[in-house]
Amino acid sequence: MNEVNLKVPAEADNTNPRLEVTLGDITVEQVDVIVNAANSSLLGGGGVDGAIHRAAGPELLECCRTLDGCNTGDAKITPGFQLAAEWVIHTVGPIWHGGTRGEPQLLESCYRSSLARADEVGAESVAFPAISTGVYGYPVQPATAIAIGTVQSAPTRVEIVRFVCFNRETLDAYRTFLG
Ligand code: AR6
Repeated sequence: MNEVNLKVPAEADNTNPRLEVTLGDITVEQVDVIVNAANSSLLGGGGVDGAIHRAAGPELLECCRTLDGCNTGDAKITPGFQLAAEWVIHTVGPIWHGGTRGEPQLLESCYRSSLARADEVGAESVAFPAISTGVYGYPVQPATAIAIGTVQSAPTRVEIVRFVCFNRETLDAYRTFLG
């Protein structure tokens, strides 16, 4: 009998994650990974970054000190310490300058890089905040389109992606884009 080669490329295992949208505080999400919208120092800040550091406890900052920062568009992973989530992925979104300084590509890269880190630890569920749309000033509508479009098309084994919105405007944008 002829041998049949049943091997398929690794990427054929990937199906798109199921997308969920919720209103609330990402620090209490019961998922494998929560994503932090950090700055390039990775040493904490305001917004969701401050909330995650407060909820995870001081060990998170100690751990982040060893990471040597992070470039815009890139992502690094740490344990979640006192969080319900096992891991925190710290990504650095672009500061909005009007959209002509590569902001869309950099924001897309945040979502892709974060999913790549999640795959490296075998995470099945990931919660994202609306990266760059707070202090960094990225308009909510185009940022939402990039978040959803990137997660829908990224090669990943993550099964559930939950977008955690902190205000109504963001929630409405996600609901509109997801129909
Ligand atoms: N859970 C979920 N979303 C939140 C939470 C929370 N607990 N808190 C705020 N948000 P921002 P950025 C939302 O400013 O724009 C920090 O100082 C918020 O309403 O946290 O990427 C960093 O250190 C908004 O929708 O992040 C950097 O310096 C979204 O999270 C800088 O801010 C992102 O807002 C990064 O700015």
